[in-house]
Amino acid sequence: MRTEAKGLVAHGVSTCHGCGMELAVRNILDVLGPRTIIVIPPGCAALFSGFGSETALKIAGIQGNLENSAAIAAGIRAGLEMQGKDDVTVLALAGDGATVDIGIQSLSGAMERGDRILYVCYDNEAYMNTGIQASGSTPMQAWTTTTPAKKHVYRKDMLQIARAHRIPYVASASIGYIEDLRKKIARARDAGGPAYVHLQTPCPTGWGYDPARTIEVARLAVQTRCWPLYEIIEGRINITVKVNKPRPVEDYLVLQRRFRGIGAEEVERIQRVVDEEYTELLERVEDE
Ligand SMILES: Cc1ncc(C[n+]2csc(CCOP(=O)(O)OP(=O)(O)O)c2C)c(N)n1
Ligand code: SF4
Ligand SMILES: [Mg+2]
Repeated sequence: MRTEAKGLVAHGVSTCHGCGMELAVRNILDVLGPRTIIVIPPGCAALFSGFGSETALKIAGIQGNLENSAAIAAGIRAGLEMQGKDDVTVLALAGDGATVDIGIQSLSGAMERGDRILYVCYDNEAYMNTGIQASGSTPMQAWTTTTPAKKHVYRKDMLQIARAHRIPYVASASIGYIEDLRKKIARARDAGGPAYVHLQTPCPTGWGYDPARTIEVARLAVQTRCWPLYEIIEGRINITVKVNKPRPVEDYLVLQRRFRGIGAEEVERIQRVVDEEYTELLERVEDE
């Protein structure tokens, strides 16, 4: 029997079982509602744009290129302004490769110009759709097909890059904390200028864990402080999920095949980096 899906996303999207990104898209569109135009570049989220004449989305949208999601969104906003329509949200929904590497130039331009777009980077921490290649957001010590001996450099801190543009709203988010995510999407929509949300969406296929454990993995990323949840409103940082008693990073790493085989020294190094980054975050909050 065919049933009509509730909300703005149809049934039957061909993402993998347990895909964190799918849960994210359903929630983001549920918050934003039908007066939304979506821009999706190539990547796993393009499974929502659809194939040929079919789409899984019940809103207007366009699939662009990997490098220009923010530029397309900015152009749509300019067109809406010319028509005097200010009740439409323009959402760019792009992966980490499309954001922190290939699309960073057009995103930076839109943030500099102050274009009123909501840009969500769903971060599954690699170029998943083309076969798990490392991106600038792949964490240290993770296996990917282009880092078969693990990644040995720092990931880019995209939140700080966005913050440096002095846009009205920047936030990290996680599908393990849906209410927190939904509030941030609403605030980002209403920010009155460029808003950037960097959302971790665990990927069972690329990370190598049981698809039933997606939420657990997402929550562990936060509870180990590997993925701190905060927002930056007009330059001021607010930690939205405080983790006073963090779990050791090993609890998060051990669930994922991409970290298999790393030794005690590497785990210690990851712990040290996570501790340093969290201390820096707290210092920035105190400095304000
Ligand atoms: C300029 C350019 N380089 C490479 C590709 C091929 N390509 C299509 S999707 C994709 C992966 C994108 O990765 P990401 O943005 O992280 O999204 P994910 O697949 O992980 O959802 C790549 C490399 C492309 N379309 N354009
Ligand atoms: S590869 Fe990962 S991000 Fe892509 S659809 Fe599958 S689970 Fe989702
Ligand atoms: Mg990706």
